[in-house]
Amino acid sequence: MSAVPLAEASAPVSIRIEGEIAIVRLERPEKRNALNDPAVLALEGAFRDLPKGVKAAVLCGAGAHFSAGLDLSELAETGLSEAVDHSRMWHRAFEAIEFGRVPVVSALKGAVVGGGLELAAATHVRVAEQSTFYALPEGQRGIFVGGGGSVRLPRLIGASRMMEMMLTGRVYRADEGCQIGFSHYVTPDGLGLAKALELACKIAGNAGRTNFALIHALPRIAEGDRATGYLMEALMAAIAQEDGEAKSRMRAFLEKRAAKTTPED
Ligand code: 1HE
Repeated sequence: MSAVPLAEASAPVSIRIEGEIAIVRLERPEKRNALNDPAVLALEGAFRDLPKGVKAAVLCGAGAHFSAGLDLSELAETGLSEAVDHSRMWHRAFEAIEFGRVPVVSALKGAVVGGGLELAAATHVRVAEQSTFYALPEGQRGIFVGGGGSVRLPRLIGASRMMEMMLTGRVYRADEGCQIGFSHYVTPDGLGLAKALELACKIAGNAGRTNFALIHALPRIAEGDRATGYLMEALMAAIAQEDGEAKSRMRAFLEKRAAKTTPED
């Protein structure tokens, strides 16, 4: 597979294409991938403008940490309306990830804290290396989450747990984080990116309409009322099923040409 670097070495975010997978990497290891404005805007641009053939993406960080969150050196003397604009910019960028064109798998390690955890929560599948730790130090820094954390994190771990984390400054380690819903997988250190790539390849192999339904319809159905959910599910199911791709996949199973669903898969 060929890797095509699309960004300058000095850019806060790089994007590399490997076949159908885009690998988007935070490139500020010397600052523990703290997210300054250029990094947040670069993330938004990267996910909005993914090349056409890309079917899944992996989000990772250079160095030993995924992200130390908001670049605290940027938290200068901003007024009330600039602070609102700043948070809205993060919302836009992370929505470009969560409700973008393709599913995103994040490869987590080291610090996944503050805005870094908010960023991870915007991805669809999360793989954590054993070194990963999660925290929301906003409570200790005298601020509040601003990157969509109060919307996304309660959906992962519950509002009560998030409240306790922020009130007490609690830090969760990788295994505990997996149990409560921060990650879906834990790997030994050094193997997270390979696992994330393996999962992204599986995802890229799904029918495009199924992936669309999963990242765009399912979260809305889960958040909405039942009656609307049933209707949207029926419409989505019909749209997915009508695709030639679905028909050929079902035929492949009936003709014993497709893999069975077993625990080894
Ligand atoms: C930073 C940042 C940062 C590191 N902003 N510069 N986030 C936090 O409160 C977490 C703050 N960071 C830490 O607790 C630690 O840095 C880590 C546990 C992540 C890593 O520790 P370590 O020992 O590996 O690194 P370090 O020596 O603390 O940091 C290395 C450099 O990165 C150092 O800069 P240098 O110029 O002195 O080398 C640090 O200042 C810099 N650095 N983290 C700026 N966050 C939308 S609202 C979101 C709100 C939040 O995210 S609040 C939570 C912010």
